[in-house]
Amino acid sequence: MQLAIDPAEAGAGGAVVPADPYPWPFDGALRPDNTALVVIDMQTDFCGVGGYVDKMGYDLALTRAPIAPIARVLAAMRAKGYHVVHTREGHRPDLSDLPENKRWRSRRIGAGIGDAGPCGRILVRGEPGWEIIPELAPLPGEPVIDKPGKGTFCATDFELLLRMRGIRNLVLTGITTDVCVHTTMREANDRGFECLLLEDCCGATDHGNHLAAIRMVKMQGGVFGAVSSSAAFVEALP
Ligand code: C5J
Repeated sequence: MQLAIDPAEAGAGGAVVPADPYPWPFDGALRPDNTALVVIDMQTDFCGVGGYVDKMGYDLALTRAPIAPIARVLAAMRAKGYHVVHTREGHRPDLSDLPENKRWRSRRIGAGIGDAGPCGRILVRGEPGWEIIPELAPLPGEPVIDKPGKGTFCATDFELLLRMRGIRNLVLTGITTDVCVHTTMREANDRGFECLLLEDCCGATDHGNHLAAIRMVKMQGGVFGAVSSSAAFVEALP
């Protein structure tokens, strides 16, 4: 990854972090008031023993790998007064917001959404498996967006909340890189938000998909935004 900052590219405000394919954000306007860390779906269902991803048979080491890097970024951004938003994927207990095809597919792979599992009903709001893991628990005052789908903008008040707070830059972390993180990044990018993906703060159920998802962001001069690492980001965070 090329992470050098060309001063000519640093933007008017000059506040950028090293990223690929361009120092981020594009205009150098990186400040606590206009920038949020988004921590996506760090729930037991996606990275804990007995949760949804575990029931599907995937390697939990892949979705647990980002926990420590996210914790470091969270601490740095909280300390500097940046906005922090968390998300949770999950459905109403009566499953009235669960599309039939989503349930059918999950049952087919042995982890039926809404069915009983070791961590309670899978991906159902209020169940133990749906909770955010204690290592990354939200602090009082940090918004938590409950979403029924993969993207954070669909069927939620996420965009309204960002606009009301004057947030323009999003730092994306969480799991899984290729599904909920990517869907959210694409939705945000199309709405004009300036997005940065921290590659070691994400993980996928398939490492090849994780790498491909990162590559996709960087195509076409940064078609969905830019990519950096937790260490480079924290070191340069103004
Ligand atoms: C998935 C997610 N992979 N949080 N959800 O179903 O990425």
